[in-house]
Amino acid sequence: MTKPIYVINGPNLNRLGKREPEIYGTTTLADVERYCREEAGGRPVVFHQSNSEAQIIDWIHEAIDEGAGIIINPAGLTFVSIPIMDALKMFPGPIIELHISNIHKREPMYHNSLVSKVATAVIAGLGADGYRTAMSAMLRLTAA
Ligand code: DHK
Repeated sequence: MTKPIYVINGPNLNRLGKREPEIYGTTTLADVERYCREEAGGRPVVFHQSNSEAQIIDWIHEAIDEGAGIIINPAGLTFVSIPIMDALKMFPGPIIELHISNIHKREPMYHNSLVSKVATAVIAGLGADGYRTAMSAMLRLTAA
């Protein structure tokens, strides 16, 4: 059976569409999930969002055993969570770090991603459409 692609979203992304639309746009998280599933075609997708670091780590552990690839937007945890970085180090497949905004054009506290130290690739600044791009790339990275 084809292993699923995990899409894991971090804190405050449940508020997409209402949250700072001038930065994150008006697309909702439900829209993003639909984009991912549309782009994936028939490939199974596990899609999650949590405001809890521990829950994100548990999903990464699940993906270590069950998943083919991880697309992750850790949101604010990107810059501070060594536990998330350590969990991703255990993942044997490709990891795409995704940010809706271009974190490198923003305030300095958004410039040093811990996740980038273990990610296969980074997508930042394409808006919510970046999830489609990430999924398209992940399909190729995980092709049998
Ligand atoms: C989302 C967040 O919540 C911020 O904390 C990040 C990221 C940027 C994004 O652009 O998707 O810094």
